[in-house]
Amino acid sequence: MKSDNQNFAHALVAAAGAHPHRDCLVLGAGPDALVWSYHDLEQFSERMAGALASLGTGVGDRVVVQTEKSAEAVALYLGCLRLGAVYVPLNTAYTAAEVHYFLADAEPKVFVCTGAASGPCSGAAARAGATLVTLEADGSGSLAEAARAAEPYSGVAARAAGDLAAIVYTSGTTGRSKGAMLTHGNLASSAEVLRDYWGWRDDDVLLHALPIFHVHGLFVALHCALLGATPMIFLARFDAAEVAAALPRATVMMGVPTFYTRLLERDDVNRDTCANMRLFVSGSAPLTAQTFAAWEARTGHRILERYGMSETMMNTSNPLDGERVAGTVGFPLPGVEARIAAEDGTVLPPGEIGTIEVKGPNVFAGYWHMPDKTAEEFRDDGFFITGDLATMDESGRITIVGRGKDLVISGGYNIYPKEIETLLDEMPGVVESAVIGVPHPDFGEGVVAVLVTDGTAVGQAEVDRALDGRLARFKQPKAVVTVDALPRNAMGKVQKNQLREQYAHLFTQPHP
Ligand code: MLC
Ligand code: AMP
Repeated sequence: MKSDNQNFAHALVAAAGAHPHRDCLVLGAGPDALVWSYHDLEQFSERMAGALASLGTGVGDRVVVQTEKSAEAVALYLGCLRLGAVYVPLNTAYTAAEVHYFLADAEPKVFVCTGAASGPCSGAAARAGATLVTLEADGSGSLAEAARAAEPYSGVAARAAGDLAAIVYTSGTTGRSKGAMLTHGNLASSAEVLRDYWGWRDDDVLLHALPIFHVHGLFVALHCALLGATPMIFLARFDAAEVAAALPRATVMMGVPTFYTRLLERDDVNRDTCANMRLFVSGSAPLTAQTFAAWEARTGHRILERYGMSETMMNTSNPLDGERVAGTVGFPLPGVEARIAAEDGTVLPPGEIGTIEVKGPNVFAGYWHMPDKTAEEFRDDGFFITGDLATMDESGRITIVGRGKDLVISGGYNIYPKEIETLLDEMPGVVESAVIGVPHPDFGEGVVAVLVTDGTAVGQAEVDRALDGRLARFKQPKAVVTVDALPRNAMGKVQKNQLREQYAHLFTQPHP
């Protein structure tokens, strides 16, 4: 009988309870890897929930988390769900200056961070009314230590499908980050659909090398394994050598395209080392047809590409059994409605380019504290406007052809030019700036700053210095060029397409 409690933790507790002795987190790729069973993880998540409760955290309270990837961090996430608290993960690359904004916006009860962040963020945490704790001991006490001594909270707070489970921050075209509010129903429906669509098996072993502060690593990858109560080879970060060494023991890997291009540089990634694998998934950024073909030639596997967003979890996927077509993101997942529409909302016929709009149980509840932004991005009939440009063929297969939003995707991370331009424009000597993404052999797209100056020499070193500590390193321009004037159209709008064309080969050799 289905429980009335729609807290997603309820489904995960049930899955773990059915297989308590199975391996859950295999920490590391070598023979001396530490293993947490499902029982271990459940027990520790109960203690984490107990420790959070003792800090006053309850239903609906936000818990902002910026920590390294670890078993304890997974237990912390599950502990939040159990309590009915709202989990708010942050990229570990964000600087203290960036974190200050998130703390002020989310107003958390607790901020869990690393020892390095605790000093620079203590004031902002206090102003937001949050208790600051580190996850692991960094001298003084820590949440993990408190959890080891805590009275376990073994319940699962009652939650409805529409209640908040997480807030995932995504940058915006205005430069101000927006918190996408995801509900327990979003998490559950997405996990269940993916488990079924990708044919999750009892003997699957997931190779998990993604960060767990974004939808891909946290919700897509982790949830599939937890719901199936199957093991994960849980690596702290993507290291090509470590991942290659683990491939023979895994059956599924999920990654961003950079994972695949980096692995292709290695001789030990081949048909033999991938013989045990049944599924390679790619997403978060476009996978090129060349990488798809090279991977198939090398390993015999056709990568399954899918498409999603923080706001919508997963929208479309190439099929498990049917044809996986390179350069396409497949079909709307079961329960997800997708259409291609013109700017005015008119639904377009097959083959025409427009914006993908989606509707379904996967779609978020809106932006935290931003009702106007939320209203702008939804149609009256409930479809969410993704900002991604695509075509749909007669069979419903979708091909992404570009982005309507001014966004760079680098190594699977979203970077909004506006945020960088605002800081560049404040630099002495800079009259105006335009930030673009151009092809990059490792990251897919690399960030370039195009500057107009008043004659002052402003180059890479000056830009690096100006952005240092204010902007996460991955967002900082990997090249800086100076021009006399930015190209503009009759309306005065900067023609970024022209700049992208002009600098298309900055990081790559032009083909002869
Ligand atoms: C790291 N660097 C990057 C970068 N990652 N620069 C641009 N883009 C990136 N993605 C820079 C660092 O700032 C640093 O610069 C240098 O590279 C080395 O840092 P590193 O930490 O050692 O990098 P590395 O470990 O090699 O990381 C690369 C990566 C990582 C591709 C493995 O970025 C990654 O794990 N990406 C996955 C992102 C992801 O999970 N996206 C999902 C979003 S959810 P310097 O100058 O300091 O030396 C989503 C929805 C969906 O999009 O559909 O899934
Ligand atoms: P995020 O806001 O980090 O969740 O990033 C979501 C964005 O990533 C989407 O709006 C797309 O632009 C992009 N994206 C995700 N998956 C794919 C894919 N398979 N192909 C192309 N773009 C993708």
